[in-house]
Amino acid sequence: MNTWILEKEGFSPADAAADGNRFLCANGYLGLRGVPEEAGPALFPAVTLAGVYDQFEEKWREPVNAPHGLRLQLTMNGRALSLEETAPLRHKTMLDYRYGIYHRDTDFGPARILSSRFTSLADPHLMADQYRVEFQKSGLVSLRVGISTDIWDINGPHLFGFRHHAEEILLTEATTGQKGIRVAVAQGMEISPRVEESISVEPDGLYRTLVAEVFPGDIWTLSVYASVYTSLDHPSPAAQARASIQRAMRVGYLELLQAHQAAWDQVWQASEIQLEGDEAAAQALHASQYHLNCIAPRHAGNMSIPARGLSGQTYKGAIFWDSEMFFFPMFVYTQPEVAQSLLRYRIETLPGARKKAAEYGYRGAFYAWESQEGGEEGCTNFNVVDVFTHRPVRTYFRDKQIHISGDIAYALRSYYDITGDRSLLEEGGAEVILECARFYLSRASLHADREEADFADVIGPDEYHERVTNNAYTNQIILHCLQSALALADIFADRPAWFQGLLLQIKYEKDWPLLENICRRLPAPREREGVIEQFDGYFALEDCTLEEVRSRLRDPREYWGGDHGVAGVTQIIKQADVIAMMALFPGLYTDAQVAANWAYYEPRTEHGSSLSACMYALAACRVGRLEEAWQLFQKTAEIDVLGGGKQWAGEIYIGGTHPASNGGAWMIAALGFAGLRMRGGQLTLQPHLPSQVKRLSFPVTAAGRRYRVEVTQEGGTITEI
Ligand code: IFM
Repeated sequence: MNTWILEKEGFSPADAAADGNRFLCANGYLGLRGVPEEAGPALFPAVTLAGVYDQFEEKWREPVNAPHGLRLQLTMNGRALSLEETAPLRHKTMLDYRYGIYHRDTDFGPARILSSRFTSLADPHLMADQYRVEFQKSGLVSLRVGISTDIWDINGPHLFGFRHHAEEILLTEATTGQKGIRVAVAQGMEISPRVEESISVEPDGLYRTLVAEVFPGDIWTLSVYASVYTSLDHPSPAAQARASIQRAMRVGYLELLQAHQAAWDQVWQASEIQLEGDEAAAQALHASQYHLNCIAPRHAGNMSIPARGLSGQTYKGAIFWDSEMFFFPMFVYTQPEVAQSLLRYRIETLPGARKKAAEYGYRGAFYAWESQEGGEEGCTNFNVVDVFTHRPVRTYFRDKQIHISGDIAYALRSYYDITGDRSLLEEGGAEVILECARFYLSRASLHADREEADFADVIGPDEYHERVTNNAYTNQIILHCLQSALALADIFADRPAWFQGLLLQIKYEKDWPLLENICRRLPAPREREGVIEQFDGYFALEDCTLEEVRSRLRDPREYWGGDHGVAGVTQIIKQADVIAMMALFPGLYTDAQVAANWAYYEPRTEHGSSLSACMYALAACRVGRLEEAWQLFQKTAEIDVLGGGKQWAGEIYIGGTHPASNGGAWMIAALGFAGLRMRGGQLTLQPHLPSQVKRLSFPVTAAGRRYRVEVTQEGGTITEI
């Protein structure tokens, strides 16, 4: 088995949504869904742009899909040789995870189409497709090669005022409706042998049509290049896109491919985990690392990654806590510059977080639950649609999931602990931590008749139980945030001038003692027989099985949470909550505590989120439940190989790739199986290798040095390289 290749034989329109995700090509700037070149909107093709958002009318704000510059449609003797219209004799799709190359091989009978395409990692604006048609019958052929404006959007349309330039390099420009962002797509093409062509503006875009009489044995080979720029990248996106195509055509497909491959080689050199012992697992790990690496915003330095990556517009293209808790670990240990980018996004969106805190009547920084550009909150008050009434349901993720600010502070602190680099804290990170801490000061509930300070009316990671008090995870992440704020005094004990200024700005004299005060007054989590209560009153809820709760559903797409959901009145939880806390704060809990809590919560967890299994796997490694850890690892790592995961929350489509699981797979392998940890400035290993794994080997970067970790059933080593 080649663990770098994903292959699928056959074609079914019913799989198109899932396959578009599984076979995705992306490069951090854009994502090109894995559907064949001829696909129209029914097969969900998309070129999703990172960080370019738009709102149409009252619909949800979401990322913009650009006009599709790699659309090719073949017609022979008046018959469309398209998977949507003609059943092929044979069709095969492949994705090469090492280099992010999508291949298709379709035999329609009269002609066979073979193509290879990629979104360049060397030039993130560029996509290239080598498209070859082998004619097996004679006839009259017409091939449309162009820029499609027939765009599939979930909540669109987003682009207006299309302007087409029918020149040798095709160019289409349009403008987003809400903010007037200009989007330009240019396309160039080379074909051998030369064929007569005409260019025309058509209702669905700008196309070059190639027409010729062909005979059996004739072969057409095309290299098609498309480039996307927006006015967020450059004041003249059209000129940039055109120039990018001129460059591409000068150097040609092979040279572009080589540059792209060289860029991927560097990524794998920095991050590849080699797993020996189980080929399917090794493939799943490559898939996970590919899917997370291909959406890293390497081009930007101040962008983060949406919860469904660049696989489309699901989850509004927004940035969730997934970035800090699930994507960040792989990057900070392998490509710290990407980890920096994720955190710089939070630093730069601090004004948005301050604004949100102020809107709710608090001080400091309350980050958006679903953050878009500038930290704008994308989460609506009605984030679920009831499947019975079709009415929006009031949800409280936006208002009550206050752990988000602490999650960001946690990642900032980890960045410093793992890299030893103070610069990010100096360049705004310290301010973020302090502002998050100040938010919690103003959010705490103090009581007239007791010492303890509560955090009431919150939602923890388990979103099914809304508006609870003292969620253990939330309280712990808040405590860590407050302690990290206080720790800044030690990290910057040399008191640089900017830090003194910051202390003045946050009214150090007044706020510092308050931080210490709240740290002291946060209640210890309540426990019963060693099991931490997820929130006050959780143990009093109905204790029934997952199957029992599932059997109460009247519609498989019903939302389980909130006031009317089947899970809300029971102890069944959506995703790791107490266990997430134990996985993220391993030093705070004994093995016995982790074991007791795992045994209690795992059977009560739906794993209804792709963020869940990896946290349970990490805890399972720790307590020697290696068979369970292995199964949870497989579930986590395979998700985008199989195209699995939940597709619906109520009536809302939530399909796409699963970067949190992708990051989770890295976490299980490196932090769980190898037991990698940074303790007091030193990397340590505590291997917990399931019997299925013979050897794990991976590179790690810490404190500015590079290491190779090797783990076998006999033990592990860390060697500086
Ligand atoms: O951030 C998660 C959340 O924890 C569960 N629902 C999906 C979100 C995006 O992945």
